[in-house]
Amino acid sequence: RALELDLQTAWKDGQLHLAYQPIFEAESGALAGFEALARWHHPQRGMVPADVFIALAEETGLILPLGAWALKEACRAATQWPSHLFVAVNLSPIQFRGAQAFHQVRAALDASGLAPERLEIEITESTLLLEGPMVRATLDQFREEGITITLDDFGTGYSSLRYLKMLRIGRIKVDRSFVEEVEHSAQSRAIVEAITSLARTLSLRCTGEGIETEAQRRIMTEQGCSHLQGYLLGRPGTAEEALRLARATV
Ligand code: G
Ligand code: G
Ligand code: MN
Ligand code: NA
Repeated sequence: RALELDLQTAWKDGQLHLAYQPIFEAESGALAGFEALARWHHPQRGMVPADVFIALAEETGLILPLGAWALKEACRAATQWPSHLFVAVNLSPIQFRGAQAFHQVRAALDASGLAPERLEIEITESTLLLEGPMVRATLDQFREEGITITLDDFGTGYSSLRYLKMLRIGRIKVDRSFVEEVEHSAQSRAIVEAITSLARTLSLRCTGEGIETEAQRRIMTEQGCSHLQGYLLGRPGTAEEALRLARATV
């Protein structure tokens, strides 16, 4: 497993960094925050896709230190931005084993001094499927601190709608696969309608992700998404680029 060894080295040598993708209010177009996304620039292979090395990190357990680092780094970056902007960080289900996720988040907030209200934790339905009391307790603690829990890739998993209320999810992100087809597929459009009306009914914020065309932007806004994210609006950029964008929009 050459790539696995390389990832260990990459981690030690600091070849990993975070990119920040802007997220905007749908109606006004105002900048609302950024999603932090891990990036690995391999000295020979170039950019390794995040889903590839995150999966590898999950298999090897490296996701624990990597996840702690991403939280710290992202919270620290956000303290440099105007205080109305949030930062969203992806957490792996592995981080929810034991009380790791809670301690990692606490440590990142303490080290950075970031207000918990500015942090969003992005989880997937696979985390909710872990069931156990630990996940529930951790999410309860996050919420009590004022952290928003975001359900990523919504519509692609199997989790019960019951979770949305029970775990008091604050935001759902309509998976890119539906947005991609929303102009041309009646079925995808119906799914998007169902998700956004659910979000409205439950008073959840709702982000349409993977917005690549003007038509997608218009339809997802008409459908009632509160926020939008995608290459049309802004690609993931460096911490410096995020800081410049954040300061330009005060
Ligand atoms: O950025 P990109 O589209 O390549 O991301 C691919 C996948 O990797 C996405 O599902 C994203 O959520 C995930 N990912 C990116 N950065 C992180 C991270 O820091 N931690 C976790 N757990 N997943 C991440
Ligand atoms: O699973 P998650 O939502 O965390 O994944 C986010 C990933 O989606 C990031 O890797 C990011 O690079 C990618 N992404 C963001 N906007 C777009 C887009 O408009 N089109 C495509 N194809 N990917 C996008
Ligand atoms: Mn995400
Ligand atoms: Na997603």
